[in-house]
Amino acid sequence: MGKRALITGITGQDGAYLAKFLLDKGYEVYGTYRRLSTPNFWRLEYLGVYHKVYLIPADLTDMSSIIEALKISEPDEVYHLAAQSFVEASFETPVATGDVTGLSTTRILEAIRLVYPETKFYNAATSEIFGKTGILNGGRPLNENDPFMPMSPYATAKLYGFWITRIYREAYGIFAVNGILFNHESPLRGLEFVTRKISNEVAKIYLGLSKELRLGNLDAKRDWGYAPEYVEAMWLMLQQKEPDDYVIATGEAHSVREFVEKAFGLMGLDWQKYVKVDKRFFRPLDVPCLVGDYSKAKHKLGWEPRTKFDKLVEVMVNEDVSRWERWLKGERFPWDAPNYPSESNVLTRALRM
Ligand code: NAP
Ligand code: F7E
Repeated sequence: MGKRALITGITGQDGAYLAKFLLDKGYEVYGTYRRLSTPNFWRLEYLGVYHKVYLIPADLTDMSSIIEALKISEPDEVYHLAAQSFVEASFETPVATGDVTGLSTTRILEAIRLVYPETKFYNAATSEIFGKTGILNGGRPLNENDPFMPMSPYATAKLYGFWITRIYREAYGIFAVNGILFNHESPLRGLEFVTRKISNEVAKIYLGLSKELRLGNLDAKRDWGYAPEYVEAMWLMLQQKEPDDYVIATGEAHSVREFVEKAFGLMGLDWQKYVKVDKRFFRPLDVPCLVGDYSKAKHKLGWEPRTKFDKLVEVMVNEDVSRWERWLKGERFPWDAPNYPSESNVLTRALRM
């Protein structure tokens, strides 16, 4: 029988790509989703996997729903991806972000310790935990031994999750790993993140559906990779003999300005005519530069990034242009209409009683 995996946050960018990746490997895939007034399964539909996964209603702030999710799925591997993942929003909701993005990692680890201690656990850590170190080291790519100096409530919550994962590994012998992933993007990225905000607006401007793009700090530099390649690294970390923590990155930093220039340039547009800098999109604190050194992952996991900056921008812009072109022709997409969970793939405690 194939292995069973439980993904928290299966409705997000990484959750959807990981679900597809694991299904292709023959896994039985379970995912948690939270109740929303407008259900959100468009990414799973987009990748054609919505009817192939089992969905379990659970909220990260509700310990008993997490325990139920484990009991229902009996997983060999848990991928903990769910989080309030938007850095900017964490300044507006710092307490909720601490609870959902930080403390929930303990809830899941406790549930694993109590219910299925043999389960392997992947924690979605982030390059944001390096924070100020990205400035102090003069732009040198960061590795697993660099100090952590978070610069946002989001990064602080994630640093808590990072350490609690290590503590459960060392205290209880749980196979628990941290993937310290640098930014990774795709056509399934949420529209509030800068790359997708740019690719989507370039597509609309090109097709005459919009006139301008308002952005914040154009000087910020990030190490942007391609999400489908990053979920493979998550899986590789859980296939090793020993649990460990790994940086996953491309090793290249590019500024928001470069992303903008490249994206508009692809459609033959001069970005300076359309981009307006708007104070609303500046953060109270912003990490100016983050770039990662993935040598440990390369040597121990055999993982390397294949899609670099230019190709990534191209993939994202082309897909957004194609979506809007189809939309103009009257085609409608999964994300245009709410798609309620079908009865066939939703599992709840009631089914076990
Ligand atoms: P994402 O698209 O924002 O997805 C986040 C997921 O968490 C969604 O499924 C969301 O559900 C779920 N969620 C949020 N609050 C929840 C709650 N209270 N209870 C249950 N589920 C909740 O994020 P992503 O880009 O896929 O990232 C996956 C993980 O990696 C996150 O933990 C993120 O912080 C981390 N990370 C991301 C990057 C990156 O560049 N993408 C880099 C490093 C680390 P809804 O769909 O209902 O909102
Ligand atoms: O910002 C600047 C902004 O929101 C990137 C999350 O997945 O990656 C992501 O966090 C940069 C920042 O991503 C706008 O100030 C300028 O410097 O796309 P972002 P992020 O904050 O790097 C890490 C690794 C995660 O873990 C997170 O979960 O772009 N920027 N103008 C802007 N950013 C946004 N969102 N919107 C703007 O208009």
